[in-house]
Amino acid sequence: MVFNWFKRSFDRTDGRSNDSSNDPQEERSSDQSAGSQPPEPSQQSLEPPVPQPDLLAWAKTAYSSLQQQSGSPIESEPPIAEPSDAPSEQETVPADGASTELLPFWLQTETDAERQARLESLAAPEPFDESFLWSAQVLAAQGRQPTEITVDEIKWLKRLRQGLDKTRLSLINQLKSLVGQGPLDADAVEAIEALLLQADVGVAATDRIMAALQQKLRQEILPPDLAIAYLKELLQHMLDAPGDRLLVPEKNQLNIWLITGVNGAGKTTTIGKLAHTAQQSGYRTLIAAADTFRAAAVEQVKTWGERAGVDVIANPTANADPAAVVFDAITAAQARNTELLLVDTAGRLQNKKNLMDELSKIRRIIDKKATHARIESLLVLDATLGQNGLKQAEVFSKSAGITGVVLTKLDGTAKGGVAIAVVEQLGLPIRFIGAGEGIQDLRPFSSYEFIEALING
Ligand SMILES: Nc1nc2c(ncn2[C@@H]2O[C@H](COP(=O)(O)OP(=O)(O)O)[C@@H](O)[C@H]2O)c(=O)[nH]1
Ligand SMILES: [Mg+2]
Repeated sequence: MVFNWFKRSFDRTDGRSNDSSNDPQEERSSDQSAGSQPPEPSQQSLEPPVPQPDLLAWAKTAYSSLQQQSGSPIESEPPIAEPSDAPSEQETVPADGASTELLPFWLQTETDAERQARLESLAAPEPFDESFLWSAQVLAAQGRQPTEITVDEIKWLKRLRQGLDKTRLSLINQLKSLVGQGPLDADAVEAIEALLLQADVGVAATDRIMAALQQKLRQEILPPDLAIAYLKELLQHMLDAPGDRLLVPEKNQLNIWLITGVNGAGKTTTIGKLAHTAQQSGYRTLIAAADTFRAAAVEQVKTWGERAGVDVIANPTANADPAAVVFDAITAAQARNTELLLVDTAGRLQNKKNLMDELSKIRRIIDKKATHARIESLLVLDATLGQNGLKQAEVFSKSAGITGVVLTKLDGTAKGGVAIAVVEQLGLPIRFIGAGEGIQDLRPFSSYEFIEALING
């Protein structure tokens, strides 16, 4: 049995793996009158179902189980930056046989000493600290068994939480002092609004949150922790509004995911991570290098393909027609029974119109040539850009038939609230989040995990 990282559960072996009845998020999606109505507050819905002493026992069991596994530290890779320029020569790059040692010096971003230090730090055991306990709580609350979890799940949650540290600490400390004293007065309203705007939640979502919060606190006197629990529930509800079913490629058929977004948003890196996730989850996967605007971009995606163990279909001629690359890739995918074809695209051309025309052309080719494929068009957004990133994204979301968002760089200076702005302003579900430059630093989006990382304490 293969662990399907897209579903976050094991695939059944009969091939009908897209049965999502086991999805932990499935149940919540049934209540999907979505978004417009704020939820009723409930005391437990965002609290872990295990009482504290049990949580500690859970965490201890998980910790000793991880220590037993620790013989094989998790390998993570250095980032692959888009090189400044390089000729592109080959048509199809076979994934196997290639290694980073063979890379030209301009792709080797890490010295031997740096690599050694990094590997040593990876081999060190995770400390049993507050952040481990928090990760354990998040996993336990999702019904996971302590003996099943892996060190990379803990590392991932810790990284996500750490990325949102600044926002979380500022939000939680100030919120505690602002709510819990009955209805909000004008000063408190203004202060909470400011907090949300600083966290990149955006004006539209902030207005909606404030209206719901004020109404609730007028109706009921809630102590600070319950008022904050209500706010968390409200935010989670907003994040789930466009549909919180996980995006899982269907087995035994062609799925095509078109990856779009402005330059530098993290498209190529996301392709590498998705290819790795798909490979690990047992999908026959292929990449189309349809960002032909610069030869260096083709080289970069080829390197990611090598890392993930996934073949890359590219065109050797400079400035090749991206739609032709996609055509070739679909032909190859059909011949090989590929299940997931990931299409890298350019984020910048001579002008916006050219870019949109090119994306439309790629889309037409896909629709025409792969009539039975399941097609997703994912917009990659750099979370550190906040509202500016959203403005840039609006043009894509209008013209490229986008079906979902991948939010990247949540490990950096991102304030996190932008996730709520994305959903409110673009009306699109967040499908994956990236928090790091390594191949494993991507996960299907979970509104529960995200809100716990954003507001907790
Ligand atoms: N810290 C961090 N950096 C990222 C993440 N995703 C991408 N990057 C970096 O962002 C830069 C641009 O990424 P790239 O994939 O080339 O963007 P593209 O132009 O949209 O294809 C690279 O230096 C990546 O390593 C992330 O989740 N976290
Ligand atoms: Mg790129």
